[in-house]
Amino acid sequence: MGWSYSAFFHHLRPLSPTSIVEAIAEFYKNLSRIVPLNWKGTISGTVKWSGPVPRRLAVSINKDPQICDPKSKKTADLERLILGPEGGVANTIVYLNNISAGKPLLLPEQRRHLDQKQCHYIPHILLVPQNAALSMQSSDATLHTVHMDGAATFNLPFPFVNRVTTRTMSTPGLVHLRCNGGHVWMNAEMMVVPHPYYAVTDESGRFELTAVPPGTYQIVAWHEGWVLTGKEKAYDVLTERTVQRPIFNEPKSWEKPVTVNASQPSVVNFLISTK
Ligand SMILES: [Cu+2]
Repeated sequence: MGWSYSAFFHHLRPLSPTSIVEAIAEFYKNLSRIVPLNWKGTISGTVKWSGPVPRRLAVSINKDPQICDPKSKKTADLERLILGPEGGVANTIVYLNNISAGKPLLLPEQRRHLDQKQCHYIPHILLVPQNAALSMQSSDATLHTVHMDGAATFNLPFPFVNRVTTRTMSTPGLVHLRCNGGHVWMNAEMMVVPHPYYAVTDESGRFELTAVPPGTYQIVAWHEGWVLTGKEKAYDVLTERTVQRPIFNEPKSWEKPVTVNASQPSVVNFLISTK
């Protein structure tokens, strides 16, 4: 069922005889909005980088090298800005800003399953429907502790390999994930979203939004901060020592209008840079 049902039933609450008639009229008026019709509207495009390419951020792997650094690279990439060969920007969240009806709130499963593997979060960008569960596990035989803050606050230790922990994400918004097990380079960002018109760009910067009802919308490209702005003190729950964890600049977003109709797909390309 469509996710505007609750908005519709809200209209039904005052039940005087005239309002029943009005509610029935309203029902038929809204029928096209609340029944998940086979909407043909799609928006696709790319997010590409322009200008000088910033240096990739890395920090030295100073804990559990046998697990966190099996290839002896000595440093861990912080994965805050990932550019493909043709300047495509991966890990950008592209979404519609002002949409109030449409398909059911379903999104690809893989972005609500977090693995902690060789002391990295996989995937780096999580996208979870509001009131859906995030499932988390660790593939590493060391103690990771997922520390979340933002629209959700949890502190979840993972002392056992492959044991799944789930938490329901009830509030839409951004959640930062960091490891309180002393692996200061581990970082991921999660967006908890109230509607289904969100996508994450792939390695070539591509995205696609499908089954969009006809209309004009604001489309937004959102990217986490990729500049190191300092360090913060964090606690290593295992060694009980204070460690220094990198902090980043604020996320940035870019916005454009887009018109969607059923007869032809809409294309939106973003060119982003340090601004
Ligand atoms: Cu960890």
